[in-house]
Amino acid sequence: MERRHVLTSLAGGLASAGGLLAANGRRPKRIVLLYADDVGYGDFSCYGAQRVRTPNIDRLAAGGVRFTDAHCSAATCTPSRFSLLTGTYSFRVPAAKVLPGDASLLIEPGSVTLPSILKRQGYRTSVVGKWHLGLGRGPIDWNKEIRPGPLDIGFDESFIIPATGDRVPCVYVEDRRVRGLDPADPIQVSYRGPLDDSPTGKTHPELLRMTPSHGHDMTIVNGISRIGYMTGGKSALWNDDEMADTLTNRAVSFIEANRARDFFLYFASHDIHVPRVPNRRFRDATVMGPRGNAIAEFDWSVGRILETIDRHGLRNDTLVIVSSDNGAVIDDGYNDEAVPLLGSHRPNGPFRGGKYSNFEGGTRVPFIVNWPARIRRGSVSSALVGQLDLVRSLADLTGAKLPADAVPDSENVLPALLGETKSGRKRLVEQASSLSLREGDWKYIRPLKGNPSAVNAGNETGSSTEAQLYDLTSDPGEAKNLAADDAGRVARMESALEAIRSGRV
Ligand code: NG6
Ligand code: CA
Repeated sequence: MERRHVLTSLAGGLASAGGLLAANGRRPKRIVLLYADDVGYGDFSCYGAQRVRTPNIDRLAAGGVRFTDAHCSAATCTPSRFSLLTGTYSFRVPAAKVLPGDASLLIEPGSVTLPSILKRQGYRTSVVGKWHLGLGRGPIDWNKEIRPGPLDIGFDESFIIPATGDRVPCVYVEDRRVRGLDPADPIQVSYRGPLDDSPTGKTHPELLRMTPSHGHDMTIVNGISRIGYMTGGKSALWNDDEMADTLTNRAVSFIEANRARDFFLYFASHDIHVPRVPNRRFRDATVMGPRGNAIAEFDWSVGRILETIDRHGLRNDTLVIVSSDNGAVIDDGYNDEAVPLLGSHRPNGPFRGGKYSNFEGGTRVPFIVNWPARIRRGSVSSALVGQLDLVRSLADLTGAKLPADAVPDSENVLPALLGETKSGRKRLVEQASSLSLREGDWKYIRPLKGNPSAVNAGNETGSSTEAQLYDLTSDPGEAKNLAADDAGRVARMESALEAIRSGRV
């Protein structure tokens, strides 16, 4: 029987031993998850980037643990973030695909999630930034209270971009309402067709400050055409150039308002997703144009958040994690010079593929854990860990007892996260168009039927009708398919993958 798709309910299931741990100081007083969008393994200078400097992130790495084999769960945003918050592989939830901006909430209200666990353990929980996990149930009226949403899955407060910067509606949602909305100018959203005869990217490309290279030719907001149609809500529209400032200021105010108590901040930056519109002050930050400058802008956000924590003397007992939701992509649908200005920069480091890919570049991402009170020296860890392991690991760290069937795919890798061991998981599933299985340094990519596309947005997808097997010890770039030489291992890994997929283990 397939494992049930329904997430375990929080009610009654979650016992707390947090008070005890808090008393002897073993748990961090603050947990801050700094999550970048579409940043690849090689995009930070502590991971080898030379054409962009990320001093704030590098400092975190130098003082903490920098992982070389950490993974988001999937090679795109929605499924990856779903797993991060629920500790559940997103292939178990068929609806967990890249969502349009008017999709329903993917996570069941009241279920056991990273924020709901930490909230129960006494942390004030906040999400600031890109959500992309759906909102409401059925058609959303953006002019009324929008529920359920982040507040119903464990966050005490939220300030979010509902989906992505390239999808309507281009407004912030604060708790349950669109921020800054004038009731006299109601918002309407449609992913089916135009709502009126306003110019679109398709009909009026001359109005655009950045033209699409693929799709993204519908409603125009701030001179950039998006996916989907919206009308109204003029006073509520975000300003792309100021998005990083707006979100970072929100994070800073949350820290300041809660400096006297324990908190969990999930800061989900929009950098460096398309449309890439870093603030003007970053225009000379790199020679790589908006994509490189957006990396510098993300580092700036990290710096401001850390500086705030420092200024209030909170740094020592704050656990900070930096990572990204999927691998890198260069041209993701706008002509923003990312391709011509890339030069020698290798956004996915030594790995093949990137966003949308079953090759390592799809899910192997930067991952840094820093906690001065407990992790004293900088180290590099080759432990295999998944972001979906944060749920169980942080539950353990904060003394939460989870119901038996909660966060089913999350493993407790806390000793690895704290740099106490270099062994992490034995196995990890990576998800893109197909499923891959990592078993130590072996990598198996399940074949697909039909005629799978080999490239998406310029990245090799890793999809093939043939089984693929790579030995990452000698071949981290997945160049030599060993499947034909080692049919036994292919068969064993396929059945191990199938056992995980079907919920038998
Ligand atoms: C794709 C979009 C891409 C990006 C992606 C989601 C086109 C041509 N491409 O469909 O631009 O929005 O979806 O990215 O529309 S993610 O990081 O949120 O998963
Ligand atoms: Ca992403």
